[in-house]
This record gives sequence, structure tokens and C-alpha cells, in this order.
Amino acid sequence: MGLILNLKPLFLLISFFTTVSLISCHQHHPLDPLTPSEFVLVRTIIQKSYPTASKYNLTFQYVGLDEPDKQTILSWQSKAKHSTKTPPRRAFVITRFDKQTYEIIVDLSTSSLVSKKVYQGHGYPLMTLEEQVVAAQLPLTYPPFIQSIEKRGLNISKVVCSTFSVGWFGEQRSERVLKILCFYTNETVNLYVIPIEGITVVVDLNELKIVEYHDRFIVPVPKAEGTEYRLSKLKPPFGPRLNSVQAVSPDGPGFKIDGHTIRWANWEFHLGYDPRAGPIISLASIYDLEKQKYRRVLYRGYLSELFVPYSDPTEEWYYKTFFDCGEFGCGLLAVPLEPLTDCPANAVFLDAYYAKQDGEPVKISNTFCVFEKHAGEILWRHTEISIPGETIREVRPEVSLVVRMVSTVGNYDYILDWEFKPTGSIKVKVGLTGILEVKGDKFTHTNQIEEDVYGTLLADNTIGVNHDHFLTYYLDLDVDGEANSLVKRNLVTKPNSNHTSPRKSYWTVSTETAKTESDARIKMGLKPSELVVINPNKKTKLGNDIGYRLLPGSISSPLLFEDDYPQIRGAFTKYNLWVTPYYKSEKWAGGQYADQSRGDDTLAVWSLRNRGIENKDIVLWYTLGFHHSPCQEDFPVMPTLSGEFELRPANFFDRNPHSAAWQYSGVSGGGVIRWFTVYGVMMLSRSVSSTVISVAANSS
Ligand SMILES: *[C@@H]1O[C@H](CO)[C@@H](O)[C@H](O)[C@H]1NC(C)=O
Ligand SMILES: *[C@@H]1O[C@H](CO)[C@@H](O)[C@H](O)[C@H]1NC(C)=O
Ligand SMILES: *[C@@H]1O[C@H](CO)[C@@H](O)[C@H](O)[C@H]1NC(C)=O
Ligand SMILES: *[C@@H]1O[C@H](CO)[C@@H](O)[C@H](O)[C@H]1NC(C)=O
Ligand SMILES: [Cu+2]
Repeated sequence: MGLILNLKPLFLLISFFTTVSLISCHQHHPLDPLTPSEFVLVRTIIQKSYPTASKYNLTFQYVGLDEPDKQTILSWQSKAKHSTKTPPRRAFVITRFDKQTYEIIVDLSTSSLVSKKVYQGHGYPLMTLEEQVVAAQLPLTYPPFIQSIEKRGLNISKVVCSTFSVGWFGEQRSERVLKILCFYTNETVNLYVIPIEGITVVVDLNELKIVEYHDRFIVPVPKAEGTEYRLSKLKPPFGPRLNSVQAVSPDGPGFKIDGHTIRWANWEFHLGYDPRAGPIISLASIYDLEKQKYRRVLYRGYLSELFVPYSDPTEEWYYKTFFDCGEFGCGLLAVPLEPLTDCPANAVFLDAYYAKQDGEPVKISNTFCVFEKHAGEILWRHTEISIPGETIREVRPEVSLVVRMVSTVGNYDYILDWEFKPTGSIKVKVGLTGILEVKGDKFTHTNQIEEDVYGTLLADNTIGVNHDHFLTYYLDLDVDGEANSLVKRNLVTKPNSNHTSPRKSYWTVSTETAKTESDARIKMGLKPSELVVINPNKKTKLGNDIGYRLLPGSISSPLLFEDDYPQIRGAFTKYNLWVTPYYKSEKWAGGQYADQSRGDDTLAVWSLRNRGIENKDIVLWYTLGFHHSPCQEDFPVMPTLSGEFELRPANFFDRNPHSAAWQYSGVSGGGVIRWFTVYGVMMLSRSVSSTVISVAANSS
């Protein structure tokens, strides 16, 4: 949402010649994100294609890998062991120049321009961080704004401004603009909760100047008191003490990172980075002990869009209907993760690179962390007391592998996790935390409120405005191969007509295969149904369809009218699940150009073609949604609200892949470290690594 940027401390500029250890010393995987030297090459090639005089005015709005066709990747992978020839590297670039948007494809292997065309449709590309920094400074020297600040009795030197995308509300013509809201940092760093209301500032991004300005009303700015969240500044009384626990792996991590390929336990996958999506998981395969081979589960999975419409129709707030990934860049806004707090002590960190506005590469340190999670859960267990003279107890503590990135989109922090389990499950989890976007108002008690204030009074003069978060994930499942089908396993109640039994009813499973896209637009939770992606061409030894289930998490559907502008643009949230046939260009649920989009290039539009999806290479689009009516505990900083969904094997294996044959090299419990080994036949060369959990002594 709103962005306030101070680029210097976070981002380190790197030069062409800097050695980048983790990435450059390995042979490229064709899905590796662009390297610093490739960004420099892209910039050089593109600048050459523009007239000399103007090359410095051109801005890079997006630079990312133009990934090779799926068939190319798959055939490369199947031959990878024998051949070292990787498919040609290409970059997809969106630039702005002379008020136009250009789409450019660059071939890095031949250092040449493959194509260059002007984009003529609606909507604009990602905003760059640099243009937002410039835009956010403009009000501070704009005389009418300075007057507005003086009129409110505030000190301009304490005002900080933030940039907001403007959405689309039926305008015939829409220039590339953004709006600005300002905050008062008089006595607090928690600026988002001290908004200066009543003022509208519109900045034209072509000219980088203020083109519209209104100051409609004055309400008190909320007080800074009680908004501090920094531990170092907080004063007694303090809450109860919590002890810390640190997990360390004396044998080193139980996973291997080879370039961008990660191998752990029975899993293997590639971790990419995209400035728009953030983490991209590709080619996730799981080793099958019985079949003695890796079997593919997920060809590609990532966050395709993050739609956050606020639900306040007033003049200063109505436009707040953000597409965080498509307008601001969920990957661009990745923040460096802090060891021991953002990720446990046994985590390994990976950096990422993006191109800034002038095309130069920028490093984000510690963009991702990868760690084995020992969360005190039980993977499976059984106690058997029915055998005379013998008690059997078998327990396997759960260890999983987590890939984490945090995207701080202005006020909100999104914790994006991909978690892999030895049982074959992939859990995709999101945590919402950070600072609420609040609105200044005159009220100090709910008994003063007579009309709708579109939210909850959280503190004096502070309304937490109602809004939603819809995270739409792209999931190109390849369950044991590309040709898959979506099967609805409806649980239906049947009368028992056999009167020799006293039972009147029972339930059974009635399966339905989705043949075309319209069969697979699904609102979940309305009737009991399991959703399974099967490979109709393969069966288990016993004859069941090989499949993976999608277990939904928090299910939310849009509450706005379908013809309301934000909902036209965000129509891809109408169903919790959509299924499309794989089509390389269909990547972004809200459209390639999300900023000021008009809803003409969304998943909802592509799906109208109602293409066949049975026994085809299919893509699932699942939306994890939250309605957020704020409460006082969300203030001054919001405790993490989590949601997740799971992809879980359903007759993919012939039995629980973790029921035998796994070795744990150490397990601890009870605060005192105890060592024992769960002996099993070690069939895989990898094992779940040992982790010592040390519990800090309680000195109080
Ligand atoms: C390009 O930028 C320079 C300085 O930054 C400016 O003087 C010039 O007018 C710009 N040219 C165009 C074509 O926008
Ligand atoms: C505004 O704040 C600045 C910096 O804190 C301070 O130097 C200045 O005196 C303040 N101005 C007024 C009018 O209070
Ligand atoms: C700003 O801070 C000063 C000093 O703490 C305080 O006296 C003043 O009331 C504050 N102004 C506003 C508008 O909150
Ligand atoms: C009814 O149930 C009995 C006992 O399970 C079985 O022997 C009989 O064949 C069933 N009849 C029908 C019509 O299914
Ligand atoms: Cu929220």
C-alpha cells in the first residue's frame, strides 16, 4: 500500500565486478533469477536501442527472467545429467519512455534485442521505488500543502509522505498518477497511525509534479501516546518474561543449496525470485522410496497477486484498492531478514537482486531464509496398549523445511512461507502483521459515533478502516507428470435402503471431473467436497487415481458488488479456486499491467474462453482471503494473523511415505537435552538432521 522509502540503509548497490558467491559459481539453472551481471547486460543492450540523447530518460519498471517454455525446461531437466547445455537466457523488460510503455525481450546469450513493442492497452507497469521517493517529497515544498500544514498547527519538518496507487473508477482517460498521504512524526516513529486527513495530493508520474490538490477539512491528528512499539523505547510496567529457545544444528543444515536448487529430506525444488511475485518455487519433486525416483508435484508456484481493497467510500479513501504485487512489487519490497528473530538460528540466508529504475542491479541481503522447522508438532504417533504384556509407543516429531520471505508493503508486513513436509505435503502460509492503515477522525468514544465510520475506533481520533486481503496463488501442479485433471470429490448423504441394517443414512463420495474451466470455478465451503488434482493416466498399485488434494485455509469471498470498480479489477477473487489450461503468458491474476487496470486482462476474463482442462497441463489459482475488521489489539502494531493452505498427497504414494525407514539423528525434549535415535533402516542417503534445542536459563 502506501510506501515510505528510505533506500540507503536497506539496499546496497553492487557493481558489475562484485563477485556474487552463491550464484555465480554454479552452472545456471534455466529458471535462475537474473544475476547482477545479466542486469547490467540487459541495461546496456536496451540503452543501445534508444537514441543516445534519450537513453538516460528511459526507466526500467520491471526486469525479470523471461523463463524458457515449459517443454524446454522439462527436456533440459531430463537430460541435465548428460548435457551441460542450458536453454538460452532471456530477460523480459518493461520500460517507460516518452510517456509510453515498452515491452522488450532481450537475449542474453547473443546480447541482442529479440523484440520491442509499445504496449497500447490499459493499465501501467509496476511503479519504481525511485519515482515514488521523488513523488513523496513533492508536497513538502509545495506552497499550498505547506499552508495546509500550518493551518493545522503542525511543523512541516515532522511531516513524512507516502505514495498510494489510485485504482480505476470508470475514467475514460487515466494518466499515470499516484496519490499521496502524509503523516506526522512529531513524537513517534509509528507514523502510519498519525495520518494528516482531509488533503488530496495527486502526482503525475510522467512529469513528477503535483497536478491536483484539495484540502477539504481538518480533524485532529491522533496523539503519539501509546503508539511506540520499539522495545528499546518502551517504559515499565513490562509484561511477563518469555524465555528464548534457540535451535542450532551441530551437524550443519540438513539441506543442501546448490545455486538455487534446494534439496532436503525427500524434497527437491528450485527457489527463484521475481520483483513482482517474490519467491517462486519451481520443479518441486519428491523422492519415492518404493519407486526409487523423484516424482514431480509442482512445476511452479508463486503469489500472483495481493489485492487489498479498503471499504471506505469517502473522497479521501475510496481509491484505496491496492494490487500490492502488481503495483508496488511484492518482491521489490522484500526486506532483509534478521537472524534469530525473523528466522531461527539454524537458518541459511539467500540474497536477491533487482534492477532499479536506471537498470543497475541492487542487492537485497537476506531476502530469503531457509530452515528446518522444529516446532514441537507430532508428525505421526501411536500408542498401542491392547497387546497383553506389551506397550508400544511410536512417535515421530515433525521436522519440515521452510522457505521464508517478508514483504513490507508500506504499513503492512506479509510473511510468506513455503513449507515442505516429509509426508509429501506442501503448506503455503501467510502471516499479516505490521501497522494498520488508519484514518484520523474527530471521535474519542464509540458513543459519539452515529453514522458509519467504515471501521473501528482503535484509539483517540483513530479509526482502523475495514478492508480485505486476497492473496491469489498460481499453482501449476504437475502431479506425476503434466497431464492432470481436477476432480471434485463430493461427499453426499444417502439413505440406507437395506432394512436389514438399523442405520438410516450414510455418506459416500461421488466424484466429478472438471471438463472445462467453468466446471472448476469453485466457491469453497458451501458443500462438503474434496478437491483433488489427479493424474488420470496413472494409478496406484491398488488402482486408485494418483493425486494431490488442495486443502483450503481461511476462505473469504468478496463482499463488494460485482459491478463496483475495484471488484471489476479484482474479479479473479470471485471464486476461491479457478483452473485454467497452462498458458505461458497467463501469469498475473490481476493482469500484466495492474496499476489502474480496468479488469480486461484478469484471470476472470481468460477463463471466459471456457477451455478444456481435463487430462491437460492445468494451473490452479487459489485465493487465500481475509476480511479484516480491525480491533483494538491490532493497535499500535498488529499481532500476526495467519492463513494457510495445503497441497497434500492423496493416493500419490502407495502408503505413508514416512511410516518407516526414516532416521532422526537426535531428538530433544522436556527442556533437558536427551539424546536418542529412532533407528530405522536408512534407505535414503539423506536424513533429517539433528538439532539441539537449548533453552535459555530463566534467571528471574
Ligand atoms: C531527459 O532528462 C534530462 C535531464 O534529466 C532532461 O533535461 C531532458 O529534458 C529529458 N529529455 C526528455 C526527452 O524527456
Ligand atoms: C519544527 O521542527 C524543527 C526540527 O525539529 C525545529 O527546529 C523547529 O524549531 C520547529 N519549528 C516550529 C515552528 O516549531
Ligand atoms: C509535538 O511534540 C511536542 C513535544 O513533545 C508536543 O508538545 C506537541 O503537542 C506535539 N504536537 C502535536 C501536534 O502532537
Ligand atoms: C442387505 O444387507 C445384508 C447384510 O449385510 C445382505 O446380506 C443383503 O444382500 C443386503 N441386501 C441388499 C438388497 O443389498
Ligand atoms: Cu488487514
